[in-house]
Amino acid sequence: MNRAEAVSYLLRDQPKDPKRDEGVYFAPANIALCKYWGKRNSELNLPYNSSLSISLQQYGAKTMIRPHADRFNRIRLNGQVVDNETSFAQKITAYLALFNMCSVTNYSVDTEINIPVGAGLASSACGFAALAGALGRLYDWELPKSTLSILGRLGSGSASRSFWHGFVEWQAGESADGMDSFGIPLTHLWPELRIGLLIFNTLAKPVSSREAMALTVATSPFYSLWPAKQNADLVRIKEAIATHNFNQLAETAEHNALTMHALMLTATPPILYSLPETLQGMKEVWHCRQRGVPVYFTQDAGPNLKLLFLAKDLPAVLASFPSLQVIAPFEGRDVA
Ligand code: 2P0
Repeated sequence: MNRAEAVSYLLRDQPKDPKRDEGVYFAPANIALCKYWGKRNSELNLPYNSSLSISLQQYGAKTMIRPHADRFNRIRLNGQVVDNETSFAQKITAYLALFNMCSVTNYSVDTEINIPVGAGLASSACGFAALAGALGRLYDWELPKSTLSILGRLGSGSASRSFWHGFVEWQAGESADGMDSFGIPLTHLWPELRIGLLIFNTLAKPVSSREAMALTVATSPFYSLWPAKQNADLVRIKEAIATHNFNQLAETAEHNALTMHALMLTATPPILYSLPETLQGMKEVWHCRQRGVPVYFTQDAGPNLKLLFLAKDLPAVLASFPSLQVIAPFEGRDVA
């Protein structure tokens, strides 16, 4: 099954004509505590392993989509028209082409993303989730969120986790067509949890996650160790969430991220997303811990760090990281 066949199958009983003038959808960005790194099927973005994330509350993508009476799509990001030749526009155009069983041939897509794009801050996750959700609203599809999650995954793997707030597990699934590979929200709330964005660089990354994953799987002699490590970490993280054991959660998440980056360093050619500032930031986190402040980090496919800590430690964490952008992922929520 290819991506277009998967979309046709999922939309087989759904309206193919727009039911309103526009569709609007917001999807939060998400940060993986237990990472997705390696595809068993790169056409369908099917992972080898399940992963687990925390959504970033009000940070994410809001997309409005409308039929566009022209020969091309018109794509705007944060109010600016994006040249159709850019890889950003081409990815969106290729994704929209998967929906060619629908009556609209071209769209106007307006996306507002309030986190840096392409810098390892999960912009493609929330971007594709918002796009799939906005299409669903335009056509009035009556789809369970698990199906929307599959549609998002076909744009970008981590988008499967961006349809909910709070903790979300992306269950890897086993079937070849990926119909059992989608996000599932965890019901646990953890109001004291804080995420701090430590942003060093917002430039687009030199190597895409897709390329980096493929290179790691194909060339790192240590990749074979990853699935067992990942499965064990997932169990520890879920247990930590269920029991509100912060140190277990954050220690496991930090080690999971460091292992993922260690695998990348052992690829040929090596992949290094960190900058000198990233390493300085890691050392500062470790110094904080030596001084008794329970703060940990995670790092994605970019140089920026995301700190994990509890609300009670905010003053101590800010003293070491004054520029930190702090997110309370559960603020104002009683359900995910
Ligand atoms: C994650 N990352 O679990 C991992 C950790 C980055 C590091 O998923 O090729 O944009 O579109 O499926 O989802 C980023 O990769 O990759 C990612 P594709 P995606 O969040």
